[in-house]
Amino acid sequence: MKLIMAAASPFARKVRVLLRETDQLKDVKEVHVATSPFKPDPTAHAANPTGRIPSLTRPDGPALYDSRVITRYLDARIDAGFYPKANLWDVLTVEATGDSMMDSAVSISYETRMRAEHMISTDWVEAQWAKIIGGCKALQNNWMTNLNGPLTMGQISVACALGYLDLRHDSHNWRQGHETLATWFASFKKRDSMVDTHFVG
Ligand SMILES: N[C@@H](CCC(=O)N[C@@H](CS)C(=O)NCC(=O)O)C(=O)O
Repeated sequence: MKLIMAAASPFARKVRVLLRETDQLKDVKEVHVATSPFKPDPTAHAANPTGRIPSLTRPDGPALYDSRVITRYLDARIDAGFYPKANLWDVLTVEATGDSMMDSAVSISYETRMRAEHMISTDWVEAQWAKIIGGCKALQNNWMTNLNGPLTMGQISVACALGYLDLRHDSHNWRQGHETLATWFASFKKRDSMVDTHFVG
């Protein structure tokens, strides 16, 4: 199988961390592409007609896309248990919180890095940042027991979201007021799977 991805993408990182945590990297070749909303990469577009990454080609059907579909597929493939039945709805909500923070963070990156300066909307950036802070607060107030529990895709998604905030939006200082979450992340990011997928650029 091939994972069409970019090293900076937090959505791709979710899949890459799962591959390492579940020892499935041997079955998947990571294919690096450079894609953007304005200039979709042809390989990314061939696998996903909406042009987004990550996508996963597989032997027995069309390519899968959207990180959540890919991680469910890889989890089910070896019965890894990263979407446990016992607290599935909690895990999915924690994962969705991380994904939603990524949506806003990537959207801020596109706004500030890809548009001409006179077109950048500070209102838009602030509105997206408010969503990210909403996510941090919800995680810290409601989900720390879950985050400190057995490893699931919920934690992986949150860690990849926070890692992306450090990569692209460090100056916003998400840690302020979210010290408990920050302490959790300081420990989680030391996992081999996180270190191996850490991107600086
Ligand atoms: N919901 C999707 C989001 C994927 C996504 O937005 N990926 C970004 C890169 S981080 C992308 O492909 N951007 C190119 C574009 O929007 O055309 C997922 O979970 O996979």
